[in-house]
Amino acid sequence: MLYPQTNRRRMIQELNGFWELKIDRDDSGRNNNWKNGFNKDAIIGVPGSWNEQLSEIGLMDYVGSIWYQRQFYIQPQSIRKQYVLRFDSADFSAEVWLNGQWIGKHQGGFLPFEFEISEFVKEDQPNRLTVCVDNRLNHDTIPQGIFTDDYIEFGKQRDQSYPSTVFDFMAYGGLNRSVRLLVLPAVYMEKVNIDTQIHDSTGILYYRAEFSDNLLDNEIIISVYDEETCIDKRRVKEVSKMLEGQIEIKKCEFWCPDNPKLYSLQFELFEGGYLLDEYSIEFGIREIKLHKNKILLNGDPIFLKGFGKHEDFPVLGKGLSHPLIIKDFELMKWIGANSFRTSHYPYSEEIMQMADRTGFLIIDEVPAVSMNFKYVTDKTLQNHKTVLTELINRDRNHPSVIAWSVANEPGIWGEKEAVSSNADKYWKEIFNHVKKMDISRPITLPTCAVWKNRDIAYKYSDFISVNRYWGWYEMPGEIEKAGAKLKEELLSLFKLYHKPILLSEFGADTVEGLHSTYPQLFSEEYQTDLINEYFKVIKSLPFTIGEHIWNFADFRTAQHHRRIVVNKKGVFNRQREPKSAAFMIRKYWTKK
Ligand code: GCB
Repeated sequence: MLYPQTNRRRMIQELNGFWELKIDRDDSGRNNNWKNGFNKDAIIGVPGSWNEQLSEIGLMDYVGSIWYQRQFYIQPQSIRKQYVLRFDSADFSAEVWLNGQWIGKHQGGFLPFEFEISEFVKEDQPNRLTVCVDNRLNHDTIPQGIFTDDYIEFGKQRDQSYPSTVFDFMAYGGLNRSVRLLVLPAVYMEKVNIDTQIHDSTGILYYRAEFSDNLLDNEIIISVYDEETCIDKRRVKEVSKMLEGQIEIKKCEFWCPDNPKLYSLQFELFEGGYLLDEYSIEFGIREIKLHKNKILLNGDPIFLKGFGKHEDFPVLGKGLSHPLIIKDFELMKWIGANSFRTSHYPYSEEIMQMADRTGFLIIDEVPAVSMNFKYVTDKTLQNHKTVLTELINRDRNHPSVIAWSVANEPGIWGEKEAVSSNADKYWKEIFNHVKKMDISRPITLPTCAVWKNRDIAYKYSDFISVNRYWGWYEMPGEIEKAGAKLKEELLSLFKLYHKPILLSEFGADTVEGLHSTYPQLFSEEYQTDLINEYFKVIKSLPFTIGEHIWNFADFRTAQHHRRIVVNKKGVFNRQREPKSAAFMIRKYWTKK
């Protein structure tokens, strides 16, 4: 699936804006044929989560299905077109009707899906688009859902949040990213995969393109541009449904954080001399390798400085906002970061593009967060593989993506099944699945502290990622002891596994404005000193490859006595104002 673009042969009709909404508390929408139209309960802005926009009508903590509808027109076309409806995400599942006809459904949030709707769409008449979005999760879905009985079974009633989630962020529902109608040529390019390698000063680009149908009497022109200058042009004739090739760029500028050089690759598809379709994609040439306990980018070691983040902002919830994307990248540059993890789900395609352009390195994660292996089923495994497939297909062309993260903190419930032979088989299959799709990037899996050095993730990860909260959840108030414990643990992990280690989470909840002369949890000084202590330990261990602070900014969670509306481990607050720690971090990360 390609990111939408407009050009000589492609058009986009935005379907963002105000939609009508109806809450389906008793799941009666289907029986009542809401697909044919309904009387609205409210109007909602798309993209955006329903929770904070419509908390006044009871949607803050709503879990269930909600129907959306709107109308659109299409202009009559003089030549045949294909119409594709694209949802950049729907959290966590969606079912779609057009003019009352069932179009399809998609399970899983945070990833795009498309439907070809040419046979259902009407020219010159109103088209009614109806979407039922459902944010319920269960044991088979990714992420998994959790129920009151599960807490009881584990004797963890005090851990129950409202609404119940296994993860520590708000399960924002809705059409959180763009909805668009793509007007495409009768036969169009459907997919492009790009892989790159470097050889001395030459960059090698491998491409593989696929088309929606067989091409007849065709010629394809493939061009590489450096800014406005065409640096390579070639023609291929009589292509069927797929085209592969390789292009060498001499004296190539390799993509890296200091010089995020992007070239573009353009395909022009001619049939009988007529331009049928064109598509142009930005790419960066770079190579990632693990070597002697270092991550090498284009042969040079890099150290990851950055954050675990969230897509989260007041009112928008997880809704896409271009200004917010800009702000977050500006703040990350300001503080001297060079990387982040898309904790705990795929971020918008616009964020990925911005990382390519600004030179940020991304660990790209699927929403398999806090899995409880007691409840894992074959369906969970299938769904897990599906989200990995969808993520890799979506993001593999981004130079910014340097690693895949296949989950976050499985086994956090302490369930013995998390370290069983079944779990071992599960992870083996997951890691193999990713390796089969992409051998060019390392794979990792951030772990919690529960399983100590027995966590299965260590065996399969190419580099180890550890989320550790010594000095917060364990050893609160004892910063030096926490540092010593961290050091001891990292040394023992390295001794056992001989793999480089990323500190993928560490931090402290911090209330801005709360100060203390002694190590006091929640104070700005405590966050600063604890992060500083971790920095010292990480620096002293040559096998560490990076430090990702938890979190970039405060973010909303489900209701729980442990959280005052938000998780306050942000270095910036939810409005993106810096806490004191930000200034210490900036000094440390920007020091030459
Ligand atoms: C973690 C989780 C993250 C939480 C964080 C915390 O280990 O990976 O999702 O938000 O701890 O603050 O407790």
